[in-house]
Amino acid sequence: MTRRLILILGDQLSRQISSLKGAEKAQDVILMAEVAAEAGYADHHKQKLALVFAAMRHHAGELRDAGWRVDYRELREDVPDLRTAVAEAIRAHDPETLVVTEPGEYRLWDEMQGWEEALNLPVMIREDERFLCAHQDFADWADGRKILLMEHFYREMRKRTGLLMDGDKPEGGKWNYDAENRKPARDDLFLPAPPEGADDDITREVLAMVEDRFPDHFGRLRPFRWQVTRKGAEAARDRFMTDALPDFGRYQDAMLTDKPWMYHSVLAAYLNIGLLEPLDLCARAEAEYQAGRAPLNAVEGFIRQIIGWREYIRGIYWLKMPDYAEVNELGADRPLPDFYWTGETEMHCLAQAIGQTIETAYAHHIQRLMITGTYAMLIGADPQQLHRWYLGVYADAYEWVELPNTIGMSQHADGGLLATKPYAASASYIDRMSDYCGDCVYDPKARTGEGACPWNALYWDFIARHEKRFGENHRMRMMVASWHRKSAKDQQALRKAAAAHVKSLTPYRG
Ligand code: FAD
Ligand code: DLZ
Ligand code: SF4
Repeated sequence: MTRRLILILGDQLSRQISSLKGAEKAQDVILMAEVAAEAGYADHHKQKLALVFAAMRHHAGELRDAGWRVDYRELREDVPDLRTAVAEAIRAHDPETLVVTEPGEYRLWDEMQGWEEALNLPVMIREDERFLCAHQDFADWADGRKILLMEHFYREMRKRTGLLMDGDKPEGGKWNYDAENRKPARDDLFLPAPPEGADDDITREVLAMVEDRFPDHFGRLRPFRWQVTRKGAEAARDRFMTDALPDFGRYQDAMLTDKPWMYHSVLAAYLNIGLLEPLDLCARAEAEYQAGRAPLNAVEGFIRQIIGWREYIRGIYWLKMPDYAEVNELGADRPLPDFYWTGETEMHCLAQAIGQTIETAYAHHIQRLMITGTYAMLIGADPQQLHRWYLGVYADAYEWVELPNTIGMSQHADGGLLATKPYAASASYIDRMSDYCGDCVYDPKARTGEGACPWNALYWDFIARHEKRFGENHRMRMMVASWHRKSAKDQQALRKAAAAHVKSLTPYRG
């Protein structure tokens, strides 16, 4: 007899998942299903598909080893989506109820609201307790606030978790040590790399399946550098703590040619599918500080990304969906250029960020925010098309975290809910924070004329296009004033150069 059918989704690969609370091995059946609808709702990078399927298969094996009855369904054409897989499993096991932890994405959550009726079975959707801030707690925090500043939310989370707290005061006296972070990097630095990727029978079988079934998806499948088990993800976590964490803060914004990982953790993909837990990661980082092996600026910066940014972004997503997916306050509607799919552009910064994305299904935060993100905003790219791009191309991409980062933080398409000022930058920022410009055909210092870096004209054109809006923003007013101080001739030359650049782009045609 089966009492409960417990559906575990591909990004819920944790033994602590709430759908398993109170479950009994003798009476309950776990269902896991590979389905075309989940593999196809975005142009998922081939490595992301392989990571999710291989991790799902390993997780199912671990659950079986622990004594659970697992009904694991490999990808089949006649089982196109999760609801069909559940309906089949209901016929096979005749359960009294279906239990599932809420999906991370609104799309699937919305669909599940109709399952009880469609499946003619009680459906229990439980809250996802892997996150540190419940939906209601975030809504309570946001209630009545005029602006939802991450920094305020983060302080609450520090107090609530007790991380880096000295009684009721922040460790070291300050909440935020960013002033000591964000230095440019030299190219002779020692840079650690994540461990070798998984290479076992299950992973090899999945790689062959992805190669065969998803040849047209974004990116290269090999070399496959990802871990697909909890043990593998823990090894990557431990490598980060010893090799990279001490320099995480200092070089957090730095970019170097052909150095995709810098001192970043490359752990988001594992956190987001449940192979690592956020609080455990933060506690381990704090222990490195307490043992004197990593400085406070690095550890505070890392913990802030996880209990601050990650939780805040998820809170905004669930507070504002579904309308948030449609916002376009800057009225941007240009198609993305085709080089977002090929990496083939003479702009070295973009060729690097996109080339790495194709190769590794990874780019670090500043490459996403200040290279692919800022460029798209400057040319006035359609934020929804850009959102679909970001949702596919990274191994860690899930809408609850990708959408607010894209629409809000990187495109300012929410009009400033998430970031009070757009992350606009000209070539001087990229030249300062990277070594990209040295290897580029363009001159980062030239604004117009032969060989001038296109970012400079695009930057001023962006300010000019939105001068009314930005003139009313106290953090952008200075830039609008600088634009107005330029001569009419300079203004005209900059706008002409921007228009010529945009006209030269080939739009992506799918
Ligand atoms: P690290 O730099 O080592 O940071 C540590 C951890 O902090 C990350 O693993 C991540 O869990 C968390 N974190 C850091 N910054 C953020 C942030 N802004 N929002 C949420 N969590 C954060 N992150 C995703 O996990 N999935 C996405 O789909 C995603 N899409 C993004 C799209 C855009 C346009 C931008 C600007 C950012 C996006 N981010 C996304 C946030 C961030 O860039 C990635 O979390 C980070 O680059 C992942 O690499 P890492 O694990 O090496 O992170
Ligand atoms: C990302 C993903 C992919 C590629 N495939 C599956 C799948 O076949 N079966 C499954 O249960 N989950 C998959 N996932 C993860 C889901 O897309 C994820 O659970 C939802 O997007 C909700 O966050
Ligand atoms: Fe990018 Fe311009 Fe620098 Fe070239 S010169 S790398 S296009 S910012």
